[in-house]
Amino acid sequence: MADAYVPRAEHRFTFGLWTVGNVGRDPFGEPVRAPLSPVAAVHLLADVGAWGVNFHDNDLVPIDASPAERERIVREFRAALAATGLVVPMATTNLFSDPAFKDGAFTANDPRVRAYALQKTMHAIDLGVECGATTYVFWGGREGSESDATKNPAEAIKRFREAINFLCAYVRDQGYALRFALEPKPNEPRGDIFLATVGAALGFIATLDHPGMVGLNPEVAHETMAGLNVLHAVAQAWEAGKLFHIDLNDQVPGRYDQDLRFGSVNIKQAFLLVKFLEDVGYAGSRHFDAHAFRTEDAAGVREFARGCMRTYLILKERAAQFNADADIQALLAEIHADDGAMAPFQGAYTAARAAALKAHPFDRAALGARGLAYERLDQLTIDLLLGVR
Ligand code: GLT
Ligand code: MN
Ligand code: MN
Repeated sequence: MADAYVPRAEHRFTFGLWTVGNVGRDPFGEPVRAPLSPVAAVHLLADVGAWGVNFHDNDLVPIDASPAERERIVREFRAALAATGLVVPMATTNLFSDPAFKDGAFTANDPRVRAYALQKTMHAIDLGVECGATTYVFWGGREGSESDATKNPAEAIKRFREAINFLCAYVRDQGYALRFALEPKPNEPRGDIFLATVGAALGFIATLDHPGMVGLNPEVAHETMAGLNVLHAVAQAWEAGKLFHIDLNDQVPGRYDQDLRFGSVNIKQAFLLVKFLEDVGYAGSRHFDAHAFRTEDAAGVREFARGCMRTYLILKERAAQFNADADIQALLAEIHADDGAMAPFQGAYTAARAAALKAHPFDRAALGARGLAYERLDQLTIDLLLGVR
């Protein structure tokens, strides 16, 4: 039984260097764990069974490193990748830690900061591609404001568009096989962040010079912080052909940005998300963007990482069970039953179809009186998740 939950490469589980490397600093407390070198993180992730590791430029190469230091660090990191078989599917830029970015990066009011952000991102893209990345994430952590007296939000979106267009052109010019994934978040660390939700990012992408190169990296916690249904966000991104990456974690609504172990808060939501990803055949990384509780030592960090993958695999097994459950499937068949009577009214508009539909008599009372058995289906889902089916 236990073997079914052992992570393997084919599961495409990844972690960021910043996740298992999180030292447990928060706004009220100092670090509780020693920093983990990139090489040590690669070995830790290989030990627990992850497939890949992702990084921000400065998770790997410190912002002040000399070219010689950069070269040595990258050489040692790539040697660790080769020794363990871990891959780097995604990379990103740290455009939020350095004080230079206190007013954002691509949307900062200072044109020097905006130019520096572009320069830093081009170097970071080069680094990511050198390590094998094929997806490049843009989380606009500080692209926002505390007071809208300081910045015109429409101007900020224009600046954001100009930056992404510039960087798309840079990637094409270099001949890199790299796609961009925008990661929305509503707030924290800024009071409000631009492109706050998956829906906002989808609208923005349609306005870019190379919309085909740019998709989404939805995060469970971020949509939850916005009070939204993350599955709806992921599903809309998927349906638009824009689910390029996903950040899995968990979050209690109404709290600070928690980045909790995947599936540790809202089990039903996590189950339905895993079921969706598996049912549609999402083939990308399952990236866990979370970290261990601040109470944990190095052993607790491993428990955390193993737990994310274990929960995913348990939920994946439950999804297969749901799809094979005769009672559940019979109920679903009943719920989705279609006797074909409406076929003449379905499909694209024609004048004849519209006229026929306008003339058709409906038994409105009967439509409203019919019970849908959703309570039973939801309880069967809960029974299944609680292990009594
Ligand atoms: C940061 C943030 C995450 C982003 C990372 C990528 S960094 O930890 O909270 O949601 O995915 O920049
Ligand atoms: Mn987050
Ligand atoms: Mn994230």
